[in-house]
Amino acid sequence: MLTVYSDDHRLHAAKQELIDGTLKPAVEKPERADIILSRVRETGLGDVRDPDSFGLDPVARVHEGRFLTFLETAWQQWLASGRDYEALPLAWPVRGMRAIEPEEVDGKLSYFSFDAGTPITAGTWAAARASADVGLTATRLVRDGARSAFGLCRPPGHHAATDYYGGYCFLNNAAIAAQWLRDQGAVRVSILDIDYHHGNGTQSIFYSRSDVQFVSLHATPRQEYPFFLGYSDEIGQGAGEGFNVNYPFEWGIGFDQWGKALGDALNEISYYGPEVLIVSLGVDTFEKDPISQFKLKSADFIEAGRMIAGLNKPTVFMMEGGYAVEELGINTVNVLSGFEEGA
Ligand code: Q9C
Ligand code: ZN
Repeated sequence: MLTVYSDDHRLHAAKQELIDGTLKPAVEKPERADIILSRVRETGLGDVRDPDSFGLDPVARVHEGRFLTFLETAWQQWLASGRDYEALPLAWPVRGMRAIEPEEVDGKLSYFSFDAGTPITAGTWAAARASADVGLTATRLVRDGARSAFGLCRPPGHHAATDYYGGYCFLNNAAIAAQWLRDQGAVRVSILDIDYHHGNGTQSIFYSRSDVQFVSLHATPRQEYPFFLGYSDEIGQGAGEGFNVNYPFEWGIGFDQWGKALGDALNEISYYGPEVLIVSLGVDTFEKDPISQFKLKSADFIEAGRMIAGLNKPTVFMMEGGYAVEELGINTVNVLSGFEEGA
């Protein structure tokens, strides 16, 4: 399996993030991609190549123009307003308030985000664009006939929606790739999201559509971030009804329950019959993940990969979360090599 990787992920390196009510060293950091890449090389998974540039057109098919303009200019505006440290929002338009885009950068940061845990830095926009190109390049390899490919995306994407960022995500790499496949003529695309957190951005982007199926296993929003989406009664709406499938789980589950749900999820995808499968690959379901509460073991990720291969679909893996840096390379590549064994 080829891996697509860009060094430009390094341009997004927040010193701190707001977590547990305090500023702490960022868990979503460049070392994450470094350790995955070295494990890819060490295991001989396959060659590593640079992404091609797809420009902004495929990105603009998913995200709103004013959101992209904001992301592109946010750091400049933040600097111009007298700050030289990382930018975070502070207030949101909740129930009964007016969702009107403010003029000042602090207001815009809030307007275009949904949490205060996702810093914007000088290089965030460049890194996010490179990450989308990584995903698109991996997707094109599969469109052109590869059985599978791995987009080592960083920053991740699945929490970002058409017009807001959050959850360490700015551009929704998986959604951009799915839309690109549709624009290239694929009739049906499935996105299987196995990150610990619900892929609220991806769900909301395709919620009213039948041409991209979204299937997600995640911690229940009753207990876990992103808190306000990911319940099992979210089945899609209008033309999209029946094409959104959520498997929320309580804190503490292990592979027994998770693997069973993965089997179910794969049956749903098989029944849908996509031409291509995109896997939003987060390994923050790992027992030692510092911000998560599932109990998957390193060996379980091999089995997950085998099971996904059993679907027998052209498959693009795109990196999402996973923060136990020491084991992150092992767990991620376990899914990929499990897939190769099962394919
Ligand atoms: N107490 C991804 O995995 N905050 N994003 C968590 C934990 C945000 C995770 C707080 C977690 C975002 C791509
Ligand atoms: Zn996650």
